[in-house]
Amino acid sequence: MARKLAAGNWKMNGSRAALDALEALADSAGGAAEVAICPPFPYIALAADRARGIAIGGQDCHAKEAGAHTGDVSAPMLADAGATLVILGHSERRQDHGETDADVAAKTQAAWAAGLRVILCLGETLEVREAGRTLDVVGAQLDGSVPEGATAENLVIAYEPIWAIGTGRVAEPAQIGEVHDALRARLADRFGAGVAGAIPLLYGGSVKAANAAEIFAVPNVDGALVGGASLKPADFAPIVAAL
Ligand code: G2H
Repeated sequence: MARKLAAGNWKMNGSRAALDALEALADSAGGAAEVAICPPFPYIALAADRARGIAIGGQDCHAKEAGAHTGDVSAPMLADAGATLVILGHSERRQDHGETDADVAAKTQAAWAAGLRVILCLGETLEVREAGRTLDVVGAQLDGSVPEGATAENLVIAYEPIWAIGTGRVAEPAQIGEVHDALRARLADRFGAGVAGAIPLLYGGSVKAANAAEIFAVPNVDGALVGGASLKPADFAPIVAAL
């Protein structure tokens, strides 16, 4: 059975002052569930110094270790700054930066080589859902984005339907359960039932304190990747407590 995880994705939000949240969240860490915060790059080292039981992660990394890639950050740099995990393949990266499944797979290999745990995101557009193609599309993303070598220690999958991200619109429990069941089965086909059963499957998309318990009650949901509601401890701590 997968260990529970609540991961905060701050996206392009935060400040040095916002890192005070880490102390406020420390009481939520140390329980049965793992807690992670993924701030923007400039704050990772500062956050890691103040983490106190909270894992710190990046929100992207380059597939190469170093080189002439202005503005990019490599996986070894994230690890050197104190990160232990990294979000890859978020739909905002896929949409804003044209990242493909192959790009995400290459970044995942780079992250693993640097010793980072990957929270790998996938999810369908509203158009795909309304066309009844969700399981095909999400399954293909999983196949294309996850390289060989996945283990329960190096991989977390986050299912984030694009139409539910930052919109306040949350997928129904039955919709979440259908996709998570399919993802678990697909992982089992590739990596075996033992590994697949221990890889945490997170739901993401407008998770907040008011809906967390209902989402976490869905079978095969092992936690959440939380955006807006991870920015304030008063919003995030109840989500952690609901796990
Ligand atoms: C989905 C999620 C975090 P939010 O992107 O990755 O953000 O909770 O704001 O919908």
